[in-house]
Amino acid sequence: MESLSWDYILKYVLLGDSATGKSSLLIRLTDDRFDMTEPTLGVEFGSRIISVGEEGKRVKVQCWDTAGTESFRSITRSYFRGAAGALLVYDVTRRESFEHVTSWLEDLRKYADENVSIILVANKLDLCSSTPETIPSIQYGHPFPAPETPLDTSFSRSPSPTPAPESAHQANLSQSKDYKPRQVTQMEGALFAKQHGLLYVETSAKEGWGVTDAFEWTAREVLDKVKKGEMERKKPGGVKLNETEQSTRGGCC
Ligand SMILES: Nc1nc2c(ncn2[C@@H]2O[C@H](COP(=O)(O)OP(=O)(O)OP(=O)(O)O)[C@@H](O)[C@H]2O)c(=O)[nH]1
Ligand SMILES: [Mg+2]
Repeated sequence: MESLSWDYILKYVLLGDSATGKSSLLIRLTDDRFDMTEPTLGVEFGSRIISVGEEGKRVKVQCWDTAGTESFRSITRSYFRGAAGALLVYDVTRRESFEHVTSWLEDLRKYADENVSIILVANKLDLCSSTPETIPSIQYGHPFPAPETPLDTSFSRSPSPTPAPESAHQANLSQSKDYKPRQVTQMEGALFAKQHGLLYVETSAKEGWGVTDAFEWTAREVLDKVKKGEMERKKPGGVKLNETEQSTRGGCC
């Protein structure tokens, strides 16, 4: 059973168009399963302790999973405030959801704290790719190749995306009834992220690819900012440091 001790509590928000997989990503993180989901009404909550960085800091991520439906937008915006991390999710097989990322980002910049760490999450990779092996070089702190640099999958990776389980899943993906063509390339996603100062990750909530990475890389960036003094200890409310060496409290929630 997971120990209840933590070094930091970070508040996260998940945002993006409806049906991009936000709730599925959160369920994969908290329960490690993929299940039927209903559209979120307003917001849902989930939390888990993850180990972050080489020091293995124990970070409790407390996630507010917001509804992508337009009618909830004014409610969901109110959850952006005080978030230390944000997962901005789109569906790689639905271009429209990528085109709306700009508007979600504007909301985030407007309503969240200025030093919120944001990761752009390209989800549903399993629908168009057999493995996450084609993820480009993603180096923490230098996540993307320069715009003029062609993608080179032999680049070093640090941290590595969660390896795909070797399975028959993709052998005949293109023949499968589930197959959908990819509508947003890796380069487009990665470049958008680079241009806007976001981290970038490709995920499949269904297969579990990259999901923990998305939360962990964001937490790493937040902790780096804390280390550099860019965030006060308890401000914004989205970062809480455990004052004792080994707390056995779960803190709040
Ligand atoms: N194949 C595949 N399907 C996914 C994945 N993630 C989510 N889905 C499916 O996409 C649909 C929408 O997923 P949700 O997690 O409910 O999407 P959401 O972004 O939370 O949607 P709202 O709550 O309406 O904003 C569901 O049918 C999921 O099963 C994925 O990685 N791969
Ligand atoms: Mg949802």
